[in-house]
Parts: sequence; structure tokens; C-alpha cells
Amino acid sequence: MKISVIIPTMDEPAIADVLHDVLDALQQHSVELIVVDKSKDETATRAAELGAKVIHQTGTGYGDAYITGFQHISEDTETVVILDGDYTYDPYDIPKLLQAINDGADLVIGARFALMDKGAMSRRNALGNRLLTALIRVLYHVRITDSQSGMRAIRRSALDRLKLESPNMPFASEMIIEAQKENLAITEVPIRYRNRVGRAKLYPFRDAFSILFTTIRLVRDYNPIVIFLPIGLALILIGLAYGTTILIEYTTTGIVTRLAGAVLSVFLILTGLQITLFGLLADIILTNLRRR
Ligand SMILES: Nc1nc2c(ncn2[C@@H]2O[C@H](COP(=O)(O)OP(=O)(O)OP(=O)(O)O)[C@@H](O)[C@H]2O)c(=O)[nH]1
Ligand SMILES: [Mg+2]
Repeated sequence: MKISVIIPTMDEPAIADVLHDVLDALQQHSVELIVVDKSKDETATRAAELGAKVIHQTGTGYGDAYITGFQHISEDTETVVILDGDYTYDPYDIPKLLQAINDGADLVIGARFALMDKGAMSRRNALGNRLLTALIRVLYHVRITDSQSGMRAIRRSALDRLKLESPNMPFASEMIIEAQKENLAITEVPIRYRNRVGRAKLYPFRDAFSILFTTIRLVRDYNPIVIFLPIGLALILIGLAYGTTILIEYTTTGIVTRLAGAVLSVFLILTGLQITLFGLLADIILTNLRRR
């Protein structure tokens, strides 16, 4: 089986070790190493010395690096493996991912939580990951535990069907959501996760927000009802509940003391109705567009 292994790098001092282990772990296969580099240090030279095809990234971002790398995959590649160049993922786990592909999966995600070295993932990142994963699980019904894992294997034919556009960290979520939209078989296998060698390129706050907003945007674009219906219905319910108290007061006393409250409840009900109808309408339009 021909495998392309793609690694994005931005000043990664452990790149030689990572590449060495990838080659050693995949001795049985025909392997193409693609390193998409945006380094100021000697990462690119070291990668080239180990036989990697080094692509100098002109754009920026983690997602952009992969999108660039995917354009350089050889014609005859059947499976694509992706991982970080920072030594956190153990290349000797790659055969496990390939086994899952052999067993019928289209996209295999390495799940890190069961076999994580102490300190490899900060509590904050772990919590953010859990929240995003829960969001994707609930909204897209994908059974995964580690949506932000960077070690994955995907069938070439499956990869070609995904519309991947996120230039930064949301790329990881986008890949899963796109795969689910295409009805691909997604599975997880437990993998090890180690402490990083070299400086982190992730900006926890900026990236957490950007990943969250992208996930919400993807949901909105794909499944507007999931976003608009709950908001619309919630407003209607709040408006109705509050309006009812005013109505009860009116029927018992014959006067309306809370005029502003009455206006507000009507406003909430009408706004909620508008949002609900907009969600339904967007859903009808999208369903029809997809049918074409
Ligand atoms: N080419 C390229 N590589 C990048 C870019 N941003 C990050 N990377 C690489 O992508 C991989 C993942 O980035 P990391 O900084 O490890 O992000 P992370 O794994 O979420 O964060 P850590 O927990 O600190 O490891 C690493 O190999 C980085 O060198 C980029 O803009 N361009
Ligand atoms: Mg990393």
C-alpha cells in the first residue's frame, strides 16, 4: 500500500526523530514523506536529508499547511497519514491507524486521552478539546472522543471528497465535519500522546475561540435548524411565559400595570417566530440545493 505521510512544521527541533520513526514504523510500505515547512531554523534541511519532499509554505496556518501538502500527494497514493512534527505523536502508532483503514474505515482519528503522558496536554487544552468534541458529537452525531487530535489516517478517495478551507486550527474540526457530511466511516483508535519538544505554535485563547466560532459557522451553514430553531423557540417561550403573567394580572384585576413588559413579551414572541421561520426556510433552501 502506498502511503503519503504529511507533516506541517514551524521550527520543530525533533523533526529528524519523527521522520526517522515514521520510516522505521512503515518499513513494510511504500512511503512518501511530505513536510510542509514554514521554519526559520534548519527544520527543512533536516527533513530533506531524511528523504522528505519539502514544500515551503507560502501561506500561513496549520490548516493551510495541510491544504498545501494535499496538493503534492503522488498520483498512486492510496492512504494519507497526517501528524505533527513536534514529537507528541508516536509514529509507531501509525500501523494501528492503517489497520483500521484496512478494516473498512475511511477516516481514522488517533484518540489521545487513554494513553496520555503526564503534562502532555494542559488542563485548559483538554477542557477546550472536550467541549468542542461534545459539540461535534451532539450536532453531527459523530462518535469520537478527541476531535482535535492531529494524528489521522484517511483514504485518498475519501480525502478527495472533502471541502477543506480552514487555514488555521479549526481545520481539525472541519475535516471531521466534512467527513460526516460525506457519510464516510469515521473511527478512532487509542494512541499515545507525549510531551512536545520545542515551543508551542498554538495560541490557546485565540485558537480556542476561532475553533469554536468555526464549528458554529459550519453547523449554521450545514444544519441551520440546529442553531436557529432552539434560539427562536427559546425566545418564543420566554415571551409567552412573561406575557402570560401579564395576561393573568389583566384578567384578574382588569388593568395592565406593566406596559413595557407587555411590549417586550410581544417583541420576544415575534422575534422568536422570525428566527424560527428563518431557520426552517434556510433548511428548505439548503435541502433543495443539496438534492441537485
Ligand atoms: N507549516 C506550518 N506548520 C505549522 C503552522 N502552525 C503550526 N504548525 C505545525 O503544526 C503542528 C501542530 O502545531 P502545534 O504547535 O504542535 O499545535 P498543538 O499540537 O495544537 O499544540 P501543542 O500542544 O503545543 O503541541 C506542529 O508540527 C507545528 O510545527 C503553520 O502555520 N505552518
Ligand atoms: Mg503539537
